[in-house]
Amino acid sequence: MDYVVGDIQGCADALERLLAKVGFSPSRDRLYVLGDLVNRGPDSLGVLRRLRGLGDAAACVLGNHDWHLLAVAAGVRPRHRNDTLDDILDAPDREDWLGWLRQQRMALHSGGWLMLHAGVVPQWDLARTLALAAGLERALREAPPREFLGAMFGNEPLAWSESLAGAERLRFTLNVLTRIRFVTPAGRLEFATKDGADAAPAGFSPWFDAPGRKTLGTRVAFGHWSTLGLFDRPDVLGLDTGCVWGGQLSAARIDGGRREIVQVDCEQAQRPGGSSRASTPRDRA
Ligand SMILES: [Mn+2]
Repeated sequence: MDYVVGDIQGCADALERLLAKVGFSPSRDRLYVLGDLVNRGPDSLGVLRRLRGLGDAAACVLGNHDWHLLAVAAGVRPRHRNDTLDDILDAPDREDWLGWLRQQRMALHSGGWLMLHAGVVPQWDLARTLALAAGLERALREAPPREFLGAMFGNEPLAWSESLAGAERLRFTLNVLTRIRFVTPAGRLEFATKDGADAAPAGFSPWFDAPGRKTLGTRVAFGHWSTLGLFDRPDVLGLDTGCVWGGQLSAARIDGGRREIVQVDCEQAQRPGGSSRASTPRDRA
């Protein structure tokens, strides 16, 4: 059985309960993870340990929080006061964990699904999306981390162009795959609005509703957009249901053309704009 799971964000206990709820078997099943494995939740290292322990039974794409961890570790981004990354950053074997993260993917295509953390611009078709993701994966594995990661943060360039090259092309790709919510038909990004789909600024639409979107023929599973909630439409499946904010951790069984949603409730580990709370997550399901 194949499952795809939304943003875990260090909620190792919720991940454990979700795997138990579906009776996950690494020898039989496969888990696709939509990024933001770490940060804001109580046990970032525990999530990495569990997912890595699944071996080939788990396939992960990276989200903005995972890239933030890599950038903080490389010394090119400051720690944020709400970060819960110290268990990884202070681990004696941290380079081993960071090395594993750098081997993960930016987009996956399996069983008729395109899986990524945030979304795509309308100009990219499936092949283009996978090729751009592969270029980013290669750079993350092979480029000197400090120089490469130092060049990957910032909102520019704001719009897609075929002529983008080098670091600008990689940075735009990273911003789309890990941060996009709203976009114009011309492929211009907007980073200020984090509310739900009806909050689109003038001239923008949610990326999945962008006119002329060339990935329309492929089902897309994504995370990142917790204010959207569970977004279950035939062509798109949004699975960030705000686990770390006291919502649910959500997964979908997607093998054999089926779609079955599975959720576990989560103890609130973060308040919007607040600091983390020391608590022991309990199963309220
Ligand atoms: Mn995210």
